[in-house]
Amino acid sequence: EVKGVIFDLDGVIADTAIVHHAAWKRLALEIGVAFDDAIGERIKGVDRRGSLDILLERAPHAYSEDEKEALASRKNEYYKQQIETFGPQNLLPGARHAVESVRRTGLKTALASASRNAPLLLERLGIAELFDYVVDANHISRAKPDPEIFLAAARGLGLEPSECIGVEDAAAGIASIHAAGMKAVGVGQAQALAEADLLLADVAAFDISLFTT
Ligand code: B16
Ligand code: MG
Repeated sequence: EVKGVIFDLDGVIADTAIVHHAAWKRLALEIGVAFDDAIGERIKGVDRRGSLDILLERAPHAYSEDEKEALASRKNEYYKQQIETFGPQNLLPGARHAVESVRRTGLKTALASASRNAPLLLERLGIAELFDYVVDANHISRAKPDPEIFLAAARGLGLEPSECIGVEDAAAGIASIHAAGMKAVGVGQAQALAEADLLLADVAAFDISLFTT
């Protein structure tokens, strides 16, 4: 029986996947690394440092640890510049309704975001109060596809993983949900989300009655 739904943030609730993508692309161009859609899909949902390591697989030369830190910070500055003006208008269509409908059904809601900017974004979007529990990258040590973040969210809700479902827009996130022992709903493009148990075009199509009846 499903008792809780754990939502990813970037690309599921907030229209920020495209902002992360653009920031990485800008950095890649600046350092002479080829950036295409395949790389864009691979880094989606992966934490900041993990994303950089994927990007640097194609770098023309090696970088020191300090240089890597500087590159990751530079990408984050590009990202933060863009979300400075974010507000409730940057929620993905249907996102608020999807979370509210879960709550109305009497189920618990949590957020599992790989982003260290998640607390800031939640405030900007005005949805912090919609979640019974929030886990972001500041609380965990192993990034998606490791199950840690979804397991922490289930624990925070006081539920067994088998009582939760996860909603994700990235392949790394679907893998994380499955490794946690939960059913996974994929939101977005079919090719990238082939492993999802249920695939939806967008979060507006999320309907909790699919899981409770
Ligand atoms: P930051 P999610 C993830 O958030 C993004 O999908 C991913 O593109 C980003 O690299 C990651 O957060 C880290 O973000 O640099 O802000 O800490 O999809 O798990 O909500
Ligand atoms: Mg995401």
